[in-house]
Amino acid sequence: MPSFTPAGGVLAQLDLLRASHRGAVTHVRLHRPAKRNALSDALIQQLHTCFVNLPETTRAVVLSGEGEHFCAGLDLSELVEADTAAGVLHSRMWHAAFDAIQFGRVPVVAVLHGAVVGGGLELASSCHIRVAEASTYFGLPEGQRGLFLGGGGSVRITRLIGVARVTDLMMTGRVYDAAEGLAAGLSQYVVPAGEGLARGIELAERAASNAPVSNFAVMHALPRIADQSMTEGLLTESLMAAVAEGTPEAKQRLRAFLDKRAAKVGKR
Ligand code: 1HE
Repeated sequence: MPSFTPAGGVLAQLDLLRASHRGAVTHVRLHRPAKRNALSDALIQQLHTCFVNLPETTRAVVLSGEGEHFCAGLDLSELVEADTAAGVLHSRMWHAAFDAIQFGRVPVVAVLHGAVVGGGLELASSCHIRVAEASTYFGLPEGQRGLFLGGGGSVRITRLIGVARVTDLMMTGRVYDAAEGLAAGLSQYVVPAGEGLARGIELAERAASNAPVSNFAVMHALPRIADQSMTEGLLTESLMAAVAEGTPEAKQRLRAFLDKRAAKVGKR
């Protein structure tokens, strides 16, 4: 299997991330293991820069963390002196970065292990698919730290697992293990230790092989439709369906199936 090649250009300048490519898949790693990949302002800004500067050849991303943990959340050492106005701007900076992930150009698969806590879970929830290794645990220690969600988690995590579960995690300090996270809906896959990356890359390659307009519809239309009333949602769906069906790529893919040149649906 060919190996990943280190990224060049803007991505190579980002010292808190490690980016590499293989074919259509770009692998981005949080590279701050000594601090458990805690999200400093610089790391948030580098994530933003990375996701708005993905090379045109990238059709899917795998995001993982170096060291023993995916991510320990907000870098608590940077928040000590913050005032109220700065707090709003700080949160908005996170929103901009995580929006660039969720509403970017390509699907993002998060590969999780160890701690996925606080802002680390907010980051994971801005990705499109989550693969959790068996060592993964999920928590929202904001309650214990005197904080609140600020990286979009009150919107994104509640959409994944509901207000009641987020309330429980935040109020009681409850921690979900990998199996509980899967059952709650925080991840879509649980795999044995050390197998997350291979699974994440496989899933990213599958997503990368879709027509870009279909991935666009899933990434950009689906969550908006979920936010709309039924009447508006059904109309948005019809418009998006018509856009997708009208593309030359859809016509080619339908023709390939009818000519028996395309894969049938089957369990993989
Ligand atoms: C950190 C952070 C951090 C580790 N900010 N420095 N997040 C939290 O409340 C989680 C806080 N962290 C932990 O509970 C633990 O560090 C872990 C369970 C994640 C990992 O434990 P462990 O034993 O592997 O590592 P450690 O010895 O605790 O940490 C290693 C170093 O990383 C140590 O620094 P050192 O200089 O003493 O070596 C830690 O201080 C440092 N470190 N986590 C800063 N989070 C937009 S709002 C979002 C709000 C939140 O995210 S609140 C939740 C914050």
